[in-house]
Amino acid sequence: MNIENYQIESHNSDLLAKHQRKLAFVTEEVSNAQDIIQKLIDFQIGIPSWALGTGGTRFGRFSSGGEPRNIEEKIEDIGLLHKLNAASGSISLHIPWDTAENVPAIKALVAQQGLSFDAMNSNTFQDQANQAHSYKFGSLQHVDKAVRKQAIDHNIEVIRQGVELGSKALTVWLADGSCFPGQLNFRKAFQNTLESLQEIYAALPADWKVFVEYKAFEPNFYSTTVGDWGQSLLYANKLGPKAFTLVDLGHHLPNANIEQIVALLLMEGKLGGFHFNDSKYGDDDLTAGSMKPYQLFLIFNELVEGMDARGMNHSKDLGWMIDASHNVKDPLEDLLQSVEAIMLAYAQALSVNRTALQQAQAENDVARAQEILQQAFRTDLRPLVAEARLRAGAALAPLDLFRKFNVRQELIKSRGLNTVATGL
Ligand code: LRH
Ligand code: MN
Ligand code: MN
Repeated sequence: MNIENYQIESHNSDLLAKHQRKLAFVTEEVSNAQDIIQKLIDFQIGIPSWALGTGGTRFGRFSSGGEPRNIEEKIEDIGLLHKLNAASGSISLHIPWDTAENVPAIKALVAQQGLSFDAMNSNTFQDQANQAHSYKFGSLQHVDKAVRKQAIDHNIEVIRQGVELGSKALTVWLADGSCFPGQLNFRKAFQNTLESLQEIYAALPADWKVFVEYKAFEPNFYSTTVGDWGQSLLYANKLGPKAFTLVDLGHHLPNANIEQIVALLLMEGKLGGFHFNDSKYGDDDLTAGSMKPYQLFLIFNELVEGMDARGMNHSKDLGWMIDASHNVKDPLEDLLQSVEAIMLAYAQALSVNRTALQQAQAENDVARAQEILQQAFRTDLRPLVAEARLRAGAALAPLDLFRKFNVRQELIKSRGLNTVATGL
């Protein structure tokens, strides 16, 4: 399924007059509007290969059809998203779900779609067919060295595949932990995990990073061996300068102050990147910004402040990825919405009057500080995000265009109704 430039242009010209009226209003309201638009154009979000099909729960799965059947079709789906929003410029692969048989062909396809490879994800939370040892009681933490070695070797293999493809980072998420008190010696589990990670770290090329993703619960429900940002930071510090913490927004205990975690990780130079999503209860993997858009804005507010303080490049120095799952929405529509929400939160954070906020903080003017943040959050900056897309040659209203061209129906026609994408 291809959307041609002229089709995007004709869609945009239908919407242009209305868009320009809204844009003129915002440009007057926001003094750094042009700078924000440029930063938005430069900002790209990585799309997870495992989020292109319908997810499910342990109770069932209801596919909407036309799901990508292989890595090539996943890349084509992300190419389509990128064509529509010019902001989904990379793909994050999960191994072995996405092992590429023909590497040169996959690289060519990714380049042809204007994409690049984001972080590679390893998988030691499921047993694969023909695997010698089971991960039932953990992988890098396991009491048996042979199991640990198998998991280490898998991660090194993922790095090898990533090097061939041109990725520059490995994300390690471990399901390791325990389900009941007494099951695990916490200290030994930590030490085993650290030693295993050290072996993986030693296999990283000089220009690679490793992201240590933490998660408080699930599938283990008593303890998780990389359970929170403190534990992840311990590992990252002990591993060395190429190791960083990865923040998945759904991996915290309820009501955690994620923006504060982000600020401190940035301060320590140990924030590696994100898995964006949203949640109401647990690791719900819902559309970014669908539940707590103010939290997303507050996270970006810390990111902009902290990255500027450290002289970091907003678009290049952190890994910006989505990690989502879709049970009732079309996966591609959902991803378009997530990217839009992330862009909007970023734009809002860029529009915060920093000098005024610093002054309010220095004077303990709490009410004024709140006014400044909420002024940025409540001003409708969607026209700036749309303008960034327009200038980058993408669609003013990506979701409308997706529906206008019956993309899902076309995908069902070419791929079939009962296709299943590999992933969760
Ligand atoms: C674990 C997780 C991790 C996995 C992905 C499939 O909950 O967030 O990032 O790789 O889901
Ligand atoms: Mn994740
Ligand atoms: Mn998760």
